[in-house]
Amino acid sequence: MFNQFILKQPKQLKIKLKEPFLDQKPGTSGLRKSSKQFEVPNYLESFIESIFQTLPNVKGGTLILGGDGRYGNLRAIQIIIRIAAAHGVTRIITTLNGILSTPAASNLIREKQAIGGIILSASHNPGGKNGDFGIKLNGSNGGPANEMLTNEIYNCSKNLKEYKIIDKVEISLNTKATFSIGDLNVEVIDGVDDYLSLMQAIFDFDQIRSLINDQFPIAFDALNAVTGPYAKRLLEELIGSPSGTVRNAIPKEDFGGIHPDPNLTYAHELADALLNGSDYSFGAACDGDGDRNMILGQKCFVNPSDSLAVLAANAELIPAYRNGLLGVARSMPTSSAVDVVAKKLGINCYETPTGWKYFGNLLDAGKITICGEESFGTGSNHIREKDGLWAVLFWLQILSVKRCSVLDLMLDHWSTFGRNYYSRHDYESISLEKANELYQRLELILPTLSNQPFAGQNVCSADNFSYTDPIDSSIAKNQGLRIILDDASRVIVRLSGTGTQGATLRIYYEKFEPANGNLNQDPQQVLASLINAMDELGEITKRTGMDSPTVIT
Ligand code: VG1
Ligand code: CO
Repeated sequence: MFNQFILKQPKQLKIKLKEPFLDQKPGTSGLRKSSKQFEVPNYLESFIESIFQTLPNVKGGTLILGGDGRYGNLRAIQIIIRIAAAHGVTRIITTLNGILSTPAASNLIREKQAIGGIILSASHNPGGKNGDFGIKLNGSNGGPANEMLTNEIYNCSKNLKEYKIIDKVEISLNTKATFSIGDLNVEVIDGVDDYLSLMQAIFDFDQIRSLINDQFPIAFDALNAVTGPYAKRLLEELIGSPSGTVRNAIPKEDFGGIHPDPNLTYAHELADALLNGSDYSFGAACDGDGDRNMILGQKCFVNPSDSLAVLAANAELIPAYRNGLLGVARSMPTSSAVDVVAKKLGINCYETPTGWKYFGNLLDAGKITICGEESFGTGSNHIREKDGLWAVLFWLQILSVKRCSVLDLMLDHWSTFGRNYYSRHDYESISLEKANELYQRLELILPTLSNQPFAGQNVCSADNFSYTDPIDSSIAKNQGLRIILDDASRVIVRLSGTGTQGATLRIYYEKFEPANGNLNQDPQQVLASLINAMDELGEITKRTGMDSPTVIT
């Protein structure tokens, strides 16, 4: 048994607020702001108070609490415990040093039948005193809080006059222990253990181990963020890849100055090594909170949309999915590569708005088994979040059966299903005003585009994507502008909901090449006519003042 500490009966305090604090509705994944903003007195507290006033079953409930280790995590954990205690939560499960990845948190919420979880992370945004901080709230199914709940929290916060908190207590997160504070029990557990068991229930580790033993060197970059301790145990201890396989394995408060975003720009060290033909047969990286993944092979970058399609096409090689898939889903801007696989498998493919919460209803209703987004996120019905290391293990399991290079696997996939050439162009930190003007202008033009020429073709349809949830019939409007051409090529335009500086404009391009076509071309070249046509139509260069995007995926 762990150490048990009984702390003195706490005093209840009520702190009056001079003004309501929240100037913005929490976005696609919670509230994200600069670390400095979260340090403004009563800012964090007010948001947490609004959560506990809104979340169902708080009194007597169990809460999961942890984060990605970034600056601000430890302070937030102490404050959240005190506010939770004042609201009658009776059990909080938190983790050693507060380290808990988003997928591991989702798993714990489900396993411990919690009322929800609070994950302290701004995901792939940089951390540290001058970086970003964030709070994600997940509900009792383990997935991101739905729109209704976040709206209620926002409305509550706008009228907040005071918050409840107990007197200062200090919970040590250095060792496994339990603390009783009045009616509240706080358990400090190892945040890796339960996640490890879950992965062992899904994959055949012996098989993956035999691949690694047969001269299949792999490298994983945790980018000084949360996945380090998880990857060490999974890849080095369980699978037996040599020590050092996991780079940047110790979570740091500022991620060592790295931008913990697993893409070709921000995880370029590992990407350069693999793409320049180093000895590694496989490379992968995860983001700050461990829900995203990037997959690389020798001289091969796997586009996340293709990754989703490959997982779906090979799911039966994984013990947990041996009996096939119920269905699949992708977010609207994600390429249609997985649709092609679904058609061949004879299963449904759902198209949802951006953000993991929309998959939750489909997963809960048993409509889908696997889902994903173009933004390096893939996952399944094992939890209700995207899961970076799960995707890495999935890929390794496929490769341990196929025994081929990542590039050969991709070429083989495309020559079966055809290739959806795809790219996302991000224009970061443009002024809010310019971005809104660009977007609104484009939206006004859309209705005039039908049957007009675009990139040497004809526009089949142009609209602003709207989604009706097939389970609860809720409607999500304004989810992104789409231009679809006669040959099913697509150009999509969205404004990001997760940035904290100015606005980020995302443009997504897709063009299908059939299985007997030219499958090994540079996507930027294949998509050039779409890119140029969009630049002209949307006046992208002129209005952003940028000659090229900040990040190209
Ligand atoms: C981005 C991605 C989206 C993802 C979201 C949260 O949102 O595009 O696909 O669900 O981040 O991911 P946006 O609005 O900036 O495009 V994470 O890793 O922060 O939980
Ligand atoms: Co993330």
